[in-house]
Amino acid sequence: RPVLVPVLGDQLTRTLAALRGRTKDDTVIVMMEVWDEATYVKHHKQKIVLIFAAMRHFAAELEQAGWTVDYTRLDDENNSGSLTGEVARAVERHDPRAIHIVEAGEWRVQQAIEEWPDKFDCEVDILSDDRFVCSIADFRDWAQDRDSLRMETFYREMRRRTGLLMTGRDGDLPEGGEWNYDKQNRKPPADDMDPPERPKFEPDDITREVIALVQDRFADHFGALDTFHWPVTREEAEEAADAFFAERIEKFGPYQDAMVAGEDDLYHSMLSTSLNLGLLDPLDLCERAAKAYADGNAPLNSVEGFVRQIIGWREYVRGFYWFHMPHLQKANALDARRALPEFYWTGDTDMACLADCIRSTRDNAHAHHIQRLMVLGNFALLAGISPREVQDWYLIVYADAYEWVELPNVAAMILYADDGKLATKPYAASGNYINKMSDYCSGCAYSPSKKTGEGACPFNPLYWHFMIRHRDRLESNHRVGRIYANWDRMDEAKRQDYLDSAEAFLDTLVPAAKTWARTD
Ligand code: FAD
Ligand code: DLZ
Ligand code: SF4
Repeated sequence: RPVLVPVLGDQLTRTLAALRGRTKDDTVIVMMEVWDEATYVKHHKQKIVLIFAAMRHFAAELEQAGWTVDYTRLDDENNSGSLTGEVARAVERHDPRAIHIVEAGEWRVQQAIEEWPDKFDCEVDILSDDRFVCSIADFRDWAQDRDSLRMETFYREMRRRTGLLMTGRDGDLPEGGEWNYDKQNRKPPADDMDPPERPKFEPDDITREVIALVQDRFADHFGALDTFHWPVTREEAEEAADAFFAERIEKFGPYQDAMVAGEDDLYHSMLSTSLNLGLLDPLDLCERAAKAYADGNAPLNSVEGFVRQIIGWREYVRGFYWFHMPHLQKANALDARRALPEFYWTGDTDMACLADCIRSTRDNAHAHHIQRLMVLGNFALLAGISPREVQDWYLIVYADAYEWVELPNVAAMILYADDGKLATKPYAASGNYINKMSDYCSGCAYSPSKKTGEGACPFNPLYWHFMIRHRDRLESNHRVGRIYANWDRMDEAKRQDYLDSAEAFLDTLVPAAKTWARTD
């Protein structure tokens, strides 16, 4: 009797814990395209293509290497539509002596897997996902006795643990003397910026077949499909990584927070889709970045910034997710209840920054971190949009979105719905910030320097409206409390003007015609 190894859509790693050490003649790998996963939210069309195409390529690669792969396609006649249903059918077909599966990335899927030992008449072994540097249990140990869970503290531990960018006789000092070089980053866009084109991957026959399937079965889902260009194999993902290390890492740090209308890549790695599928190894990428620094091919501020995003933020949000689930999903500390505006789906708004970020989201199933945070997220925070609707929007629209990484970023980082467990203060900003960091405002119907009334950048009055709505909570926060003195110094008419302008703007927001959010 064989061992059954179900490999989920984001576990496309040859060295996956459940595959390591297994022999080909007594293992059946099970892969399943299922309706439940493809529709539990109405994912962007490119996200479904990416996952199915990568799954099919991975299965073909395993078969070529001599593994037995039992693969269910979405359209197979007897497809039960769920992961558990498909494993049950595979159990009937193969009568395994055991099932070995790596824990799921998402809480919802993990809950289902944890029922398998009761459902199936064989041993079920659920293995830790060691593609992450920090296990869920390790994060819990780190987090449980702390008052605050700051990323920076966690990140230093990860630097020590991995030895990345560490120096000194005992290897316990940060390279260059500082842990963090963000002071040298955060540059606004420069006129002479000329980011190179990143490699775009033409769909092959396998991917084209999936594109046709998605066009046929998911036609009503959000997003463009004819611009699909994501890497779908490990080889393609490696090529994308090579191009990043050869051409873009040098300027990655300084321009990490810059935004330019119509420039959808800038100096970002664009590797999150491959990392999250398992096509690339996070530690390997960090080691390559450290080598670029050691070889003199990239400055420390860029390399440290990149390493921090991966062994810092990426690992931290994953630990944070498991530490705070399932409560995080329902958190709404600021009691935000407004419906998501229609323009998040259409891009039809006079606010040039939002329109460009939504266009990139629609065309590429991608937007940069700063666009997700300071434009789309900042607006949702200031306008008081319901966390549940914002969460589902982010989970739907980005090709790299899985709940373990999306939810902490949305609920905790942008919406402060967790009451400050992740961020020390809400990431609230007026139009001034976007004007400084982008070229959006020069092409906008609104003016960032106009504070209230006709033609004023809506972020300006919305900022004060938000700060005043939450004064009771935020005034005692040492990082933002001081701004209330500015408000108190304004004359009464000006203050009223801000609040009236914000109210007038909020009244113009048209709720999305159709709610795409989950209703549970
Ligand atoms: P780069 O700028 O090149 O960064 C390198 C890598 O660092 C990324 O590939 C990613 O793996 C990692 N990283 C950077 N920031 C974060 C972060 N905050 N959290 C986790 N990993 C990070 N990233 C996702 O992978 N999936 C999501 O669903 C997702 N949702 C987000 C929602 C919001 C509201 C915000 C503010 C951020 C979100 N991010 C998410 C993080 C970040 O925006 C993307 O990882 C990044 O834009 C991907 O593009 P890139 O590969 O070019 O990243
Ligand atoms: C997101 C997704 C989609 C669209 N489809 C599948 C699928 O058909 N089969 C599968 O195994 N996984 C899919 N996924 C990923 C899962 O929904 C889930 O996000 C991950 O397995 C993490 O738990
Ligand atoms: Fe965005 Fe305001 Fe600038 Fe327009 S003026 S692009 S709305 S920040």
